Amino acid sequence: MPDANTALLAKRLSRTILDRLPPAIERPAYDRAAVTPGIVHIGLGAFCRAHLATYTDDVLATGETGWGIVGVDPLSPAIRDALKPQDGLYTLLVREDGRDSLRVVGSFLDAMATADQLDEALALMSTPEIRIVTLTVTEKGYCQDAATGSLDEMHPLIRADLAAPEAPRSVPGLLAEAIRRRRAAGLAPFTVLVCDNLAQNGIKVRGIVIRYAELRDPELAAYIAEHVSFPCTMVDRITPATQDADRATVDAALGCRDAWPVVSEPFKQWVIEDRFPLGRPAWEKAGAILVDDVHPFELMKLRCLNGAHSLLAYLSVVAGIETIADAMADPHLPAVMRRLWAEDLIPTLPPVPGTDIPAYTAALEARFRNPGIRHRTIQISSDGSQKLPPRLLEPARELFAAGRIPAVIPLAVAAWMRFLLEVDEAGNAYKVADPLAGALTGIARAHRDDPAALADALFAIGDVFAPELAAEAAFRTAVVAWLESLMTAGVRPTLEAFLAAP
Ligand code: CS2
Repeated sequence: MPDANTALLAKRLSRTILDRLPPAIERPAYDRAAVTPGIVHIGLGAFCRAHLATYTDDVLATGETGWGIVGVDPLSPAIRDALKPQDGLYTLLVREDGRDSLRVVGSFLDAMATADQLDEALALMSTPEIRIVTLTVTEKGYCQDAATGSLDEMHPLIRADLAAPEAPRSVPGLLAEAIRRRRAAGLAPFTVLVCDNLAQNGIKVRGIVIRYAELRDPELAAYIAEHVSFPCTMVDRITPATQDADRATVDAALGCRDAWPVVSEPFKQWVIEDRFPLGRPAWEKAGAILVDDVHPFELMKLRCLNGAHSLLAYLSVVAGIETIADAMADPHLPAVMRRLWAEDLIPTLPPVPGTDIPAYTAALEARFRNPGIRHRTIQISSDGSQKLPPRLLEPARELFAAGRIPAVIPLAVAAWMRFLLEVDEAGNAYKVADPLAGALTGIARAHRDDPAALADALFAIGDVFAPELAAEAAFRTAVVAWLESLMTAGVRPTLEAFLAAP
């Protein structure tokens, strides 16, 4: 006989058991049956489910009914397969200092995967009800050349889509085809709302989609350029990948099984340019900030939060430090991070309306220390070739252009280069996850005993390093010196030497 607990856990989270969940679990405070889809969201990872979906859930709770979300996974059906039997429901576990709070989020009405539902997804995107397409597909999802932010025209998915544009597999191809279908049906285009960590994300993705459309059909490109709105956004909520222990915590609290809960910190922020020709949910009612110009907010977040994350991640993976909270307990890393902010990043930022930047970075440090969030440094280390340019290389370029020499960015870049060796200082192997992993790790292997040759070979990758930056002698010298120190002395002595220098 299964005991009572096993019997409960055999049940799956779904709408039929929503009102039987324990009282402490927050749940949709509105009639989901009355909500219709207004948004298609592409990319079903953890982040959008902790961020956009909770803002939208809060708006639905104010009585708006036309802005439910249908999620579309452009990669694998795994999350669709987890959410579909749960009627789109999942749990957000918010953690801080061992205090957990749980919330079942109701704003996803349905989930699809383009792997086997491409036509269904395109048909939905071509209906009048869908007025916004939101995206969280990570930096690499846009098939961009990271150093310039323009379309990577040789990207295999782009080549494939240009050969068969009505059955797209890339994100630019999907957006262009959906916009074409709407236009053919006499419908105004949806707004494209990019929620990924790219600098000037809306402007960049607009350029990428227009360039793709130009290669497909210049007339479509002109139409997109004239009629489609791509507001920029700044998105923020630390949302580590869900671990098995989190699933167990959620299942025990719910008394039923949630196949794919999400874990996040309490903090969240969303700054959005208010350009939605077909309307939008009143996200401001849920705390979003609607502005004319997102740029200052986005630079502050992308550089201070994400730039610090990347610095900490590469040094930590090499030193064997597993999480960002552990890195914050290290005797040296927090001091190095503060110097990155003060010396290299804050000087590149314009004033940010209503924000005191030193207070912002102090709050960031407290968020990084949150012991409830086990944000793994190996997770943040992924896709460095895409992440380094907006987070750290663009500010370095701006500092040089202003006649200044970055003090800490070369150390972060050297740490990334050392990380590409795929073995930490204790001899433990790990894998580099990156769209350029093959090329990057091949270079690292070829030059594992020669820091200068390793740095030079990596500087020559134009998708990552803009030629002006690679040509800065002072940048090269500093990166090579730190890389040599990391490869010969190791992380700890390198950080000690760094902090000892004036
Ligand atoms: C992180 C981000 O994985 C990473 O690269 O820097 O996911 C970060 O946690 C979010 O942008 C926070 O909003």
